[in-house]
Amino acid sequence: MPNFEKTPGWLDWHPSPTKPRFVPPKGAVDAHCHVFGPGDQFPFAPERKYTPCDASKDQLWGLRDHLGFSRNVIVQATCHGANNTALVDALNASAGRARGVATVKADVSDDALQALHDAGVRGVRFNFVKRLVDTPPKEPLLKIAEKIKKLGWHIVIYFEADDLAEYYDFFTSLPTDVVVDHMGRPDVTKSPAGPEFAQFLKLLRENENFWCKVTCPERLSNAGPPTYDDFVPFAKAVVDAFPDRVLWGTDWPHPNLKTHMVDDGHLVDIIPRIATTADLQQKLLVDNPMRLYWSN
Ligand code: 0GY
Repeated sequence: MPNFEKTPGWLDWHPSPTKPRFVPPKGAVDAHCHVFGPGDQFPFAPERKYTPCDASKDQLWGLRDHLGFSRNVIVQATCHGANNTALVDALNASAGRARGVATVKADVSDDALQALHDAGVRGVRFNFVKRLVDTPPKEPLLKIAEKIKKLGWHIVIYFEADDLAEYYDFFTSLPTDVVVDHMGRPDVTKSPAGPEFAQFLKLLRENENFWCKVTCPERLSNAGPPTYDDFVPFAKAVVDAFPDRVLWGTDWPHPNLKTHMVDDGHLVDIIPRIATTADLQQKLLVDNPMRLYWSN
């Protein structure tokens, strides 16, 4: 029997986030969030590096409504490995208001991919964060990329800033749209105009198939809540430069937070400092995610 005891130090998601003052545009999409279990119904993967608290689809819908959003993109988290049943269950229950990003293995069949597509999956996630997964070999990932390309899906990549140089050529060889989680996790104690973030901006500038999630202040910021001031200039720089290729999400239920649990209302309230006009907010929260997730 797997052990479902939560990893020590792991904080549960915020039970009563504030109601944000910022009202998202009609049809807004939370384009990065997860469901965890419930573990007794959807067991966590044996190879997982952490065991989360439960975070169910109904709890996610509750947060969506509370924050004033209309839709979710649910991203398969590493604690569920390549078993997408909790994700598919949530998508099937969403009445078309959720799409998904799955994790699959290289030997996945076309039928299995089609079934995921029918449930609402539109992408796969390749994770390179060493504390979350064993480093994946590239060959199987390229096989997956070729298979999912046929369905018009994209690839979501998650990596640490220090690893970008190593993976740059691999990432830019991927044959689909590519969405980068959490701006490639910049060190926000440095300048957004400095040489480290310049390499990430170059990736977006020179590769028009690359998109970016301006997410995760709670993981990146040293300034911290409620305003996450050191995170904001990085996200704003990306939105200003690439307004048609950015996405926003809560990252609920915020896996692996150990110092503070974020209040999701605070996250929504920094959106107008990241996307500073109604036009930019419409693109970030509605037009871009609808194009990527609801157009096929
Ligand atoms: C995130 C971030 C994290 C975890 C995962 O799949 C995951 O387990 O993505 C993290 O610990 O940084 O985007 O949810």
